[in-house]
Amino acid sequence: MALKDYLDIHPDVAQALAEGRPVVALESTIISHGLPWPQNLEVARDLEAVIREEGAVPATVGIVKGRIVVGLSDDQIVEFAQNSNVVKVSRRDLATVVALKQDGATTVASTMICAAMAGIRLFATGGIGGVHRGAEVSMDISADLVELSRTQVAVVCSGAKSILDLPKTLEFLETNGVPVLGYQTADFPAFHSRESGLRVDQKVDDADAVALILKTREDLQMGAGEVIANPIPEADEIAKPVIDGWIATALQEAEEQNVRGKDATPFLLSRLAELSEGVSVAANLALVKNNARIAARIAKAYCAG
Ligand code: PSU
Ligand code: MN
Repeated sequence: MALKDYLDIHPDVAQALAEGRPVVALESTIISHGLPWPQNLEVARDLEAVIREEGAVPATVGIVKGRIVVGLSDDQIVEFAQNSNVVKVSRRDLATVVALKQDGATTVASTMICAAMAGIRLFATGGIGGVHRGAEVSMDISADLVELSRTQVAVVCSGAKSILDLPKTLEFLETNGVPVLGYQTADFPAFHSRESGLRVDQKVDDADAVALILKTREDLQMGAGEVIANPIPEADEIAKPVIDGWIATALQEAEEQNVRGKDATPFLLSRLAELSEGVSVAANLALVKNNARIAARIAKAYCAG
């Protein structure tokens, strides 16, 4: 079968792509494994609304009974939000889940793959996976980072959560040729906080500048993705000592309970939500919406350029 035979692109998304109009991809693991019910459904819907408000078309990606769906329907989004048993699908799982006609929630890595298949250049999410703390022993490095080095999709995010080793995450991206562009910031954002104390490769001032860099990377056949790091809005930031306390507890519990592999990130995220009594979730909602807005603006500038 040809690649297109595996893909179900929503008619609105297909039409926008055919007409050269802006489209922004969204992931489904954030819905099924990244946020608790019912905030996950609220976020999934809000993200689509924000993207539409900015004049772009949203395309939430997921695997439904083995079909790669680019642009889930609202009913399908509700399914992903309610069913936390859906398989978390990264690159290594994608073909297996498709072949066995299963349902799957796509991570940053697999959403990038599906977006590229459909011809979508921009993708918005909360935080990317990264190099885990203690990776020098566990070797736990998210497939998201490897995907960024091989698939040409720009990911607008608020950096990565400090459950991860942020200096090592940036080193990995540098080694693998993935630019980290700070959207109106010179400091790499640490998800809940605007700053990590680490520098991005380049501060960019507006959507036009990002779009120009994306086009130039295509012309120069760089063949990789980009991280567009957009800090959480000031009003929604969580003070660093506060979030660091919850993170330390969550990490210690993961260690004690020997949580490994693909379960590590969902475990840490859900413990963080519980320990903070929803404070981390509220910050997450604010930053991801802001990322959707900026991604839509970049997509518009990209299509106009
Ligand atoms: N970080 C977050 N929220 C998330 C994720 C990461 O702040 O929802 C999800 C994304 O789908 C990301 C995945 O691609 O976790 C990374 O998982 P892993 O570390 O197993 O690669
Ligand atoms: Mn991992």
